[in-house]
Amino acid sequence: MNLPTAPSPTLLLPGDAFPPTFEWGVATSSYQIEGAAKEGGRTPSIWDTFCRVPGAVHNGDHGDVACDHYHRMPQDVALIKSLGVDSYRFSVAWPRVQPHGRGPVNPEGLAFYDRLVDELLTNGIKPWVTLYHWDLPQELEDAGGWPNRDTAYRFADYAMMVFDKLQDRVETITTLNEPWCSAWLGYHVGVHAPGRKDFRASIDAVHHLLLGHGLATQRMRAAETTPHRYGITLNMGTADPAEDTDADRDAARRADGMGLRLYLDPLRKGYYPPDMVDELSQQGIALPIQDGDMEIIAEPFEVLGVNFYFGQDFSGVDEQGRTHGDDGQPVVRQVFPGTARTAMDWPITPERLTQLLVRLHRDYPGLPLVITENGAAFDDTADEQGYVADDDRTTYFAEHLAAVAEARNQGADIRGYFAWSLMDNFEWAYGYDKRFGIVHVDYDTQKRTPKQSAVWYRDTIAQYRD
Ligand code: GCO
Repeated sequence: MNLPTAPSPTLLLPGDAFPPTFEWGVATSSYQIEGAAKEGGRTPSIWDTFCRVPGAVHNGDHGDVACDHYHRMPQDVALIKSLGVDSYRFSVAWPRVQPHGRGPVNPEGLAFYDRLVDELLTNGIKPWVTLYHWDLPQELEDAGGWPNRDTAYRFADYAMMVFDKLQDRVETITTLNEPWCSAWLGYHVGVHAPGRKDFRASIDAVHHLLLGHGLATQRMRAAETTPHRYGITLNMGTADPAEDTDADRDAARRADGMGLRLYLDPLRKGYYPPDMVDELSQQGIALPIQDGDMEIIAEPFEVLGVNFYFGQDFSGVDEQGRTHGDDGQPVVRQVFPGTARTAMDWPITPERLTQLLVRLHRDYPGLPLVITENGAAFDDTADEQGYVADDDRTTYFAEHLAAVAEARNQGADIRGYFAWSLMDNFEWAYGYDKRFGIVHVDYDTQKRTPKQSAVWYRDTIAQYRD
């Protein structure tokens, strides 16, 4: 596909902002783009089930067809190639590869990813694999889901099925995408699949997700025939006090603890943050740690995927002036900076990306970082040809890439950047109502049309080629 030559805004970044070795990419995930939900031996995931819960997803949308990528993969790889990126981040659907979540592999399911990897490599694009981007086989949820310790071991078994098939051609293999979303949104808040509202279960899920990551990483490393880059992707932001008060400083600490340190401390330091362990114990909750777990979770890995959309502040006082909620727990209230917002009503805060990256470099040294997701939804208007002149999204990317360059200037070891997302797709509880793509998708015709932001991204990448 030849990208339009429409002039993109001259939001040029400094010519020396990124070295020729910097890895440029685009990202998607299986449930959000593949469709073919009942084809090739795939069984229902928790998202197939959750989408059928009345009111759970905008407009009752679901991923049965999505972007029909399963049937359009070669054309989509050609589209990726036209962007001039180095790499493509995609996820493997567990329910395709191992339909029951345990037991035999489904060769037809694995064959799709085998073809995808070959198509990418034929087009000079490196695959960046995510093993789990939220589509847990429903049968495993029926057996307890991530709160059930056994799921960690089932994940490691599944990971090895994929690894054995693809390790000879895939260098970068990451285990989980955003375990916070899986545990917190899926088992505590209930706005993501499987839609449970059980705080204790969500804490069990945190531990078993991390345990699954460690088990899988250990097994893959033990079985590798060539060196690989293993990793995990976390969604992170900033957590500053809204006001300079003890209550707000405490709220910011709690938000940072539950949102970032609860994951990165075990992964990189081998223990859960003591302040969070204490707060959980005050609620009568203990992480379900068994002997040896923390050593498994702390298995070394080579790259941390950073998914960043916005930074925020926190207040320890609710709108009624209370410091504790009806549940008796301390108030941790989001306060968005007074900036412009995206269509998700998320604040646009590029300077917070620099702040996060520099913090990660300082607090978790020696860990290369790659921005695995960054992007924005805006209310796009497509012309008759499907073209979207998305100045707002182009500007968002330019500002956030400048923020990445600034973090590099301050010493952060940032190796790459993946735009979220390659194309408009299923945005979870928002269904198809929110568009994050740099390529427009007409869901009636499945026509793909690169937006202005795709042209800008291609031209920006080209200026950093050696
Ligand atoms: C996430 C997921 C993506 C989302 C994107 C926009 O980070 O939540 O990895 O699947 O679509 O972030 O919300």
